[in-house]
Amino acid sequence: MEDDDLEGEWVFGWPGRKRLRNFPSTDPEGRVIYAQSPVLEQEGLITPVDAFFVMAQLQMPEPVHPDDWELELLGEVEKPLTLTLADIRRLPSKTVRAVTECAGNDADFFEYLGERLNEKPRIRRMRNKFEDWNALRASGDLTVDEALAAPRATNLCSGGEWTGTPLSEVLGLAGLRNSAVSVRAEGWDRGRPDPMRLYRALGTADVEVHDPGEINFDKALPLEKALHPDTLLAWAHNGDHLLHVHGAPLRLVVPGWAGNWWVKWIQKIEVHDHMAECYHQVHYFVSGKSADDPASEMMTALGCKSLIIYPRDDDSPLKPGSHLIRGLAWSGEGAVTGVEVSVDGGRTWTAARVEETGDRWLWRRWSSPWEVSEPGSYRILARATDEKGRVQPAQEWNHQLKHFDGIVPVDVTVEG
Ligand SMILES: Nc1nc2c(c(=O)[nH]1)N[C@H]1C(S)=C(S)[C@@H](COP(=O)(O)O)O[C@H]1N2
Ligand SMILES: [Mo]
Repeated sequence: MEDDDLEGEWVFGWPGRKRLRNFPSTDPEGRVIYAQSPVLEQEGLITPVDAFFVMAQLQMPEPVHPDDWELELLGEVEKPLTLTLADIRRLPSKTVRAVTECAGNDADFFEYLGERLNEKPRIRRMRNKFEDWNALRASGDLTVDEALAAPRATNLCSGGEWTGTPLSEVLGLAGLRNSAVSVRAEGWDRGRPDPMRLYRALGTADVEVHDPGEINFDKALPLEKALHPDTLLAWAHNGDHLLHVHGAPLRLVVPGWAGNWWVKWIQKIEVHDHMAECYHQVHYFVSGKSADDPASEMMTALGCKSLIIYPRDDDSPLKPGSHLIRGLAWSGEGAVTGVEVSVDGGRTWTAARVEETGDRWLWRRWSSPWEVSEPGSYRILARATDEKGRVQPAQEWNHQLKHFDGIVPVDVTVEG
């Protein structure tokens, strides 16, 4: 074990073990612009803030002190408002525990399962140092070919506890007009979308890219999701103040829907009488079989997904005997109701034990004891089901490789 893997003291640490930390990439000034989460090392359900993933589409904006911050609320409302954080905190509050997953998490697994990628993508572990596109990009200029060849990200998924006020409370204060159709939240981060991101999602630079010019990051929630009692404007994360990288002083929490709906650094909420045409909604996080598929639609809820935490391919060779196959499972439509495990490549399946939960938006831990005496190769699979009757995989392949929830085999050998 490398020295820097040791926590090194007994009181707040545990010699020989490392506390959970994310894998950050920084800009030339040393500011965190992106970080992956050590999902394979996660023990409980809530990812510590220091281990949470970080994603920003345009740039990491300058922080604004909460005392200097105001929220503008306008559009199809009876009474446009300007609110301070104190005004918002006086409203009824709520705490919701939920998984946040970036839409692009695990995209390369689509390619692997579709046999367009020979090497199986790896989910990063704390003990492995390996690079992805963001780390490479932070370290210097990349050519288009280098960027396209770099692996796409995994580990963009974390579980959190969010405290804030339901968005519906703030909308209620302003009074929604009957004409209201969508609620657009706008961050103060601004930039011109990097075409490289789209090239990477599509696996080619040979496409026409819609260039919106300089924009603020924004998303327009359909009214029904905006008014859902668990959709929050949050100022606290895991029992502490929200950090700047996670959108302080106020961000959206949109349980079940992909990370990009969880708008950070909110400065404006605008109620529209139509579905506002936000760039990332209309051009970026969209389904469809090709860039010009007329059936493309905005993507919303995550799939139904299980992740095998133990064993992984690189735990091979395993010793014969008892093993506990274990992992996490989550669904964007609500609670996971079951997980099945196969140790013979999908010929037979056994129901795993799934931990009880009171949190329908959070992942659930599951496990399945495995007695193995025969040396050889084993292919382990897991598949989750949810309360809406969905069975993993619930998401269709799409040309941008978003919302991956396929069944990824783990291949291990048992030694003689
Ligand atoms: N204002 C703003 N909000 C944003 C983004 C952004 O670029 N700007 N990125 C989104 C994306 S793509 C994801 S996956 C989540 C990540 O949230 P986190 O960094 O707190 O983990 O934030 C979302 N909210
Ligand atoms: Mo994302």
